[in-house]
Amino acid sequence: MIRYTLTVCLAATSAVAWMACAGAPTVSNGARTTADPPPRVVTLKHDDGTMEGKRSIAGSGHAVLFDRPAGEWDVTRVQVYGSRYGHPQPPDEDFSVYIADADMNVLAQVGAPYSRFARGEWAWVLVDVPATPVPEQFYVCAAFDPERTKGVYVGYDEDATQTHSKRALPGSHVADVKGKIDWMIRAVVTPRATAAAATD
Ligand SMILES: [Ca+2]
Repeated sequence: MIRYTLTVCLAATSAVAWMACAGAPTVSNGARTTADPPPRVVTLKHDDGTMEGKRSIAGSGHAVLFDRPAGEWDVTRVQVYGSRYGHPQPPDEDFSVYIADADMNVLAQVGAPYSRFARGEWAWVLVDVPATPVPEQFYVCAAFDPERTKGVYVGYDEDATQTHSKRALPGSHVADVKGKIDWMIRAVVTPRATAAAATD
């Protein structure tokens, strides 16, 4: 299913920076008619699905700025394309995922086990976050507090025409990345009404 979903995403590349590519194989490219049901979830992304490089950032994190669709949406999941390095045994600790506004004020923070990332193997790691309402623009930031013996490389895409990515830690700093790269980090958003119904 994941492979199929990614195939749909890749095949649906268009001028819009977002598209539906989770749940039902609905592709939203602006051509929907009013007769179509609204997509249940939308995956926001800037990367094209192929990695040109990787980076681990000591003392910082990997942040990507997204534009949500019009209306009320909650972030419900984050996807990070990464690979763990260091000791074979993963550290017994969590990495952090932040949802933040465009000024990097934190809206939500969740921890997830480092062991989600396999050592030396690249994969999209999914991190569920409590449904978090987001403003028109928002950051997703993943921070791994890497050291020589433990860390996660995050893949980046070099095919972007402009970058939406930063080196950042909420409450600490927001800095430009070198070059027009985008971290391979995606945000899954759900319409507010659907999110509320799902928790009833
Ligand atoms: Ca690429």
